[in-house]
Amino acid sequence: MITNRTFTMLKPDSVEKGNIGAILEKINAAGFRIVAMKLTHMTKRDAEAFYAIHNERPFFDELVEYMTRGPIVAAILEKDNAVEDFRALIGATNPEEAAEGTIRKLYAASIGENAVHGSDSNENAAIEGAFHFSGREMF
Ligand code: IDP
Ligand code: MG
Repeated sequence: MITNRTFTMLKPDSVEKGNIGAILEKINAAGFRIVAMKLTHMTKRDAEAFYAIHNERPFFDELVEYMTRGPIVAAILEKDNAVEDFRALIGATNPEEAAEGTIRKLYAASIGENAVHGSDSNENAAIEGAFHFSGREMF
Protein backbone atom coordinates (compact mmCIF):
# COMPACT_ATOMS: atom_id res chain seq x y z
CA MET A 1 0.00 0.00 0.00
CA ILE A 2 1.24 3.50 -0.83
CA THR A 3 1.26 5.51 2.40
CA ASN A 4 2.98 8.71 1.28
CA ARG A 5 -0.14 10.17 -0.34
CA THR A 6 -2.95 12.37 0.88
CA PHE A 7 -6.19 13.66 -0.60
CA THR A 8 -7.36 17.28 -0.70
CA MET A 9 -10.26 19.37 -1.92
CA LEU A 10 -10.11 23.10 -2.51
CA LYS A 11 -13.66 23.68 -1.33
CA PRO A 12 -16.33 25.81 -3.10
CA ASP A 13 -15.39 29.01 -1.22
CA SER A 14 -11.78 28.72 -2.49
CA VAL A 15 -12.99 28.36 -6.08
CA GLU A 16 -15.54 31.20 -5.73
CA LYS A 17 -12.95 33.60 -4.31
CA GLY A 18 -10.39 32.87 -7.03
CA ASN A 19 -7.97 31.29 -4.55
CA ILE A 20 -7.14 28.11 -6.51
CA GLY A 21 -3.83 29.46 -7.79
CA ALA A 22 -2.67 30.88 -4.46
CA ILE A 23 -3.48 27.67 -2.60
CA LEU A 24 -1.78 25.47 -5.21
CA GLU A 25 1.27 27.73 -4.91
CA LYS A 26 1.43 26.95 -1.17
CA ILE A 27 0.99 23.24 -1.85
CA ASN A 28 3.81 23.26 -4.43
CA ALA A 29 6.09 25.34 -2.22
CA ALA A 30 5.60 22.81 0.60
CA GLY A 31 6.98 20.07 -1.64
CA PHE A 32 3.90 18.08 -2.59
CA ARG A 33 3.75 16.40 -6.00
CA ILE A 34 0.37 16.38 -7.75
CA VAL A 35 -0.63 12.79 -8.53
CA ALA A 36 -4.19 13.55 -9.72
CA MET A 37 -6.28 16.73 -10.01
CA LYS A 38 -9.63 17.90 -11.37
CA LEU A 39 -12.34 20.55 -11.13
CA THR A 40 -15.52 18.73 -10.19
CA HIS A 41 -18.92 19.44 -8.66
CA MET A 42 -20.11 17.12 -5.92
CA THR A 43 -23.77 16.10 -5.92
CA LYS A 44 -25.75 15.99 -2.68
CA ARG A 45 -25.37 12.23 -2.75
CA ASP A 46 -21.60 12.52 -3.24
CA ALA A 47 -21.21 14.90 -0.30
CA GLU A 48 -23.44 12.82 1.97
CA ALA A 49 -21.34 9.75 1.18
CA PHE A 50 -17.98 11.50 1.41
CA TYR A 51 -18.86 12.98 4.83
CA ALA A 52 -20.94 10.02 6.06
CA ILE A 53 -18.83 9.85 9.23
CA HIS A 54 -20.30 13.24 10.23
CA ASN A 55 -23.95 12.43 9.48
CA GLU A 56 -25.02 12.64 13.13
CA ARG A 57 -23.33 16.00 13.70
CA PRO A 58 -25.46 19.16 14.00
CA PHE A 59 -23.58 20.82 11.11
CA PHE A 60 -24.06 17.94 8.64
CA ASP A 61 -26.80 19.55 6.49
CA GLU A 62 -24.89 22.83 6.40
CA LEU A 63 -21.72 20.94 5.39
CA VAL A 64 -23.49 19.14 2.53
CA GLU A 65 -25.09 22.39 1.34
CA TYR A 66 -21.69 24.14 1.38
CA MET A 67 -19.78 21.37 -0.38
CA THR A 68 -22.35 21.10 -3.18
CA ARG A 69 -22.98 24.78 -3.88
CA GLY A 70 -20.25 25.03 -6.52
CA PRO A 71 -17.27 23.24 -8.02
CA ILE A 72 -14.28 22.08 -6.03
CA VAL A 73 -10.73 21.12 -7.00
CA ALA A 74 -10.03 17.53 -5.92
CA ALA A 75 -6.44 16.30 -5.84
CA ILE A 76 -4.18 13.51 -4.67
CA LEU A 77 -0.81 14.71 -3.37
CA GLU A 78 2.42 12.84 -2.73
CA LYS A 79 5.24 13.61 -0.29
CA ASP A 80 7.04 11.85 2.54
CA ASN A 81 4.72 11.96 5.55
CA ALA A 82 2.00 13.41 3.31
CA VAL A 83 -1.05 13.13 5.61
CA GLU A 84 0.56 14.73 8.66
CA ASP A 85 2.51 17.36 6.73
CA PHE A 86 -0.57 18.41 4.76
CA ARG A 87 -2.66 18.75 7.93
CA ALA A 88 0.10 21.01 9.28
CA LEU A 89 0.08 23.05 6.07
CA ILE A 90 -3.70 23.62 6.15
CA GLY A 91 -3.95 24.34 9.90
CA ALA A 92 -6.75 23.79 12.42
CA THR A 93 -10.36 23.18 11.31
CA ASN A 94 -11.34 26.55 12.82
CA PRO A 95 -9.30 29.28 11.08
CA GLU A 96 -9.36 31.33 14.28
CA GLU A 97 -7.24 28.56 15.84
CA ALA A 98 -5.08 27.92 12.76
CA ALA A 99 -1.38 28.81 12.94
CA GLU A 100 -0.03 31.85 11.09
CA GLY A 101 0.84 31.13 7.47
CA THR A 102 -1.40 28.06 7.19
CA ILE A 103 -3.84 27.80 4.28
CA ARG A 104 -6.89 28.01 6.54
CA LYS A 105 -5.47 31.00 8.43
CA LEU A 106 -4.89 32.77 5.12
CA TYR A 107 -7.97 31.75 3.14
CA ALA A 108 -10.72 30.30 5.38
CA ALA A 109 -13.68 32.40 6.49
CA SER A 110 -15.02 30.25 9.34
CA ILE A 111 -15.02 26.75 10.85
CA GLY A 112 -17.70 25.78 8.34
CA GLU A 113 -16.27 27.47 5.24
CA ASN A 114 -12.67 26.54 5.81
CA ALA A 115 -11.19 26.57 2.29
CA VAL A 116 -9.60 23.11 2.11
CA HIS A 117 -9.95 19.46 3.06
CA GLY A 118 -7.06 17.24 4.11
CA SER A 119 -7.27 13.51 4.86
CA ASP A 120 -6.76 12.57 8.51
CA SER A 121 -5.08 9.15 8.02
CA ASN A 122 -3.36 7.06 5.37
CA GLU A 123 -6.39 4.80 5.27
CA ASN A 124 -8.80 7.68 4.67
CA ALA A 125 -6.43 9.24 2.11
CA ALA A 126 -6.69 6.06 0.03
CA ILE A 127 -10.49 5.83 0.44
CA GLU A 128 -11.05 9.52 -0.37
CA GLY A 129 -8.68 9.49 -3.34
CA ALA A 130 -10.48 6.46 -4.77
CA PHE A 131 -13.83 8.21 -4.18
CA HIS A 132 -12.86 10.91 -6.72
CA PHE A 133 -10.34 9.26 -9.07
CA SER A 134 -9.93 6.03 -10.97
CA GLY A 135 -6.51 4.43 -11.15
CA ARG A 136 -6.14 5.70 -14.74
CA GLU A 137 -6.39 9.31 -13.49
CA MET A 138 -3.47 8.94 -11.03
CA PHE A 139 0.04 9.65 -12.29
P1 IDP B 1 -11.32 18.70 9.24
O1 IDP B 1 -11.80 19.14 7.87
O2 IDP B 1 -10.34 19.69 9.82
O3 IDP B 1 -10.81 17.29 9.27
P2 IDP B 1 -13.73 17.70 10.53
O4 IDP B 1 -13.96 17.73 12.00
O5 IDP B 1 -13.40 16.39 9.90
O6 IDP B 1 -12.58 18.78 10.21
O7 IDP B 1 -15.01 18.33 9.85
C1 IDP B 1 -15.23 18.21 8.46
C2 IDP B 1 -15.71 19.54 7.92
O8 IDP B 1 -16.97 19.86 8.50
C3 IDP B 1 -14.83 20.74 8.30
O9 IDP B 1 -13.70 20.88 7.47
C4 IDP B 1 -15.81 21.89 8.14
O10 IDP B 1 -16.02 22.24 6.77
C5 IDP B 1 -17.09 21.26 8.67
N1 IDP B 1 -17.25 21.53 10.12
C6 IDP B 1 -16.55 20.97 11.14
N2 IDP B 1 -16.95 21.45 12.34
C7 IDP B 1 -17.94 22.34 12.05
C8 IDP B 1 -18.77 23.18 12.88
O11 IDP B 1 -18.67 23.20 14.11
N3 IDP B 1 -19.69 23.97 12.22
C9 IDP B 1 -19.82 23.97 10.86
N4 IDP B 1 -19.06 23.20 10.06
C10 IDP B 1 -18.14 22.40 10.64
MG1 MG C 1 -11.79 15.49 8.96
